[in-house]
Amino acid sequence: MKLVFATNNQHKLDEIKKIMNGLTEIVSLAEINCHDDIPETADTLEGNALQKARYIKEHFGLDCFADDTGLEVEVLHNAPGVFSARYAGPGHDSEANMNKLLQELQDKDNRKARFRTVIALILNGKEYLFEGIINGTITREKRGGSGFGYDPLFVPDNYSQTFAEMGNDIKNQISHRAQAVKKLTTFLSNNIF
Ligand code: ITT
Repeated sequence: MKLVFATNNQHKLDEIKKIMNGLTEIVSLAEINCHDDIPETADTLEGNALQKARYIKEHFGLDCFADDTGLEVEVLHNAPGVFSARYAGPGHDSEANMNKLLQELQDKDNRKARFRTVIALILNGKEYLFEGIINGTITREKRGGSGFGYDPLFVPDNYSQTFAEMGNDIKNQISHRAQAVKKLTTFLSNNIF
């Protein structure tokens, strides 16, 4: 079967193709000729994931799924959360976002944080949500060159390296996105194949 993945983030597309390992054929927005700036105006990850998936269903008539992800920092009352992409301004600039986070946490000893991914699936006219969470801590400086977004600042619990230091193979086994995708693939296996 084929499913559109409603993302403009090439890193997410690469990660999800690797995690799903061919179980489902993933079709990108470019492949369906969608170059729209899909609105993300909800105030929750669930709302944004559904908004992105519904946009593709409404405009292109295709079954699809979308991922919305946030970094939730305990001492910042779960900020940046749903605003993670625009934390330092509208530019989706990961360097600026990380710098702002380091600044906000400068004098904080509590570095606890979690990544949370919500995947919204629209299949045969029905909507489903799948969640993945990984707990960890925020470092005091950026470390590592792989991954994307906030990866150089996040050390998952029981590891010493950041996501950006450990590399994609390990990240893709344990991450928030990997956990949400595993729930999605289990659901698809039980309901489609
Ligand atoms: P789409 O909405 O087009 O899917 P996006 O990059 O806008 O792509 P999100 O709103 O879900 O995606 O991302 C929120 C922010 O969190 C954004 O700054 C990402 O770089 C960051 N992010 C998402 N997943 C991440 C991950 O696995 N590791 C590190 N940062 C991540």
